[in-house]
Amino acid sequence: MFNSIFFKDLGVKYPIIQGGMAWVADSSLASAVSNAGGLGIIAAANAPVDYIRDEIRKAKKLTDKPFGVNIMLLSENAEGIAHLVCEEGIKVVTTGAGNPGKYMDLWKSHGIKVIPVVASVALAKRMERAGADAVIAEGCESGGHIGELTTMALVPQVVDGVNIPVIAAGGIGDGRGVAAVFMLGVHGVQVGTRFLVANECTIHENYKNKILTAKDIDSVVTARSTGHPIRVLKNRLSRQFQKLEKENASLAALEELGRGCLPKAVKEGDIEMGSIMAGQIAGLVKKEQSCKEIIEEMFNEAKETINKFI
Ligand code: TUI
Repeated sequence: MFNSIFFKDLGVKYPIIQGGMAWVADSSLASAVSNAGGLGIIAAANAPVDYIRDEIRKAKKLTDKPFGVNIMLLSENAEGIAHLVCEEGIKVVTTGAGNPGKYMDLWKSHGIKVIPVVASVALAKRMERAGADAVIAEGCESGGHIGELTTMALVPQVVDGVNIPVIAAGGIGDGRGVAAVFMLGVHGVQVGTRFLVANECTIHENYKNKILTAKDIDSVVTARSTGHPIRVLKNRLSRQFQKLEKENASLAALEELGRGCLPKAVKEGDIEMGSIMAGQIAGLVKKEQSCKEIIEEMFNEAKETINKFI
């Protein structure tokens, strides 16, 4: 039922990409997703080039399946990572938080499939013209840095706006979500939040527990005033951030409060003063499973959901 030529050509069994979650998506998670038949992604985020080279080499030892690298374009190391993926023979690059246009020719000349994350039809069209192989249309239900539109509104408009495959992201946490976005015309899904609690995800158990106990209304968007809105689970940090924003605090003060907060949550398990990036679908995520169980359960459930109507 979910046979996408795009994913088949990549050598990927299930049309699912694991989100390039900053500080989370390491060689352990990426290789587990790829071994389970999805497309695992190592997130470069703000990490140094040497660190990501090591992660890529670790992943190559852990899987013989294809995996990709996500390049966060706001990072000062983005340029270095853009060249690293060419040197390491990476087959797929996803990008986030910006326009990767200036790297497109470089990546294409190395045979890399480029899948930018977009939050608008305009950027999707620009990416298609620049040679992107597909786009990930990411709605604001997602965790982390987000755009303005919801998945339900963004995805069909991007599908209508481009002639390359579209992959949906944002708010997809189970097979019903997968089935729903296939009805909107996509070739695949990108999933982040559900993989946060995968057995192979190496984040601190306090972070996992925060996801497992989250309710539907537990996320909030902070940092809108900085131009880079971020969806996180509510905690003392998010409340302090909102208070500063209400008081029209300076960008410097907001950056100071936010500095180092993601590793504080991911690595140290500080769930009060750490940044717990997660999507609105966290309330649906109730159990820890292996990546294989997550992927197989999602696609079996998606098939059953669709079969109910035909
Ligand atoms: O990139 C993400 N999610 C992220 S990145 C991240 S790390 C970070 N840290 C501090 C500040 C900002 C990020 C945490 N989560 N998702 C992909 C995504 N890209 N969502 C939205 C966009 C996006 C938004 C605007 C892409 C392009 C864009 O405009 C580019 C342009 O030039 O029009």
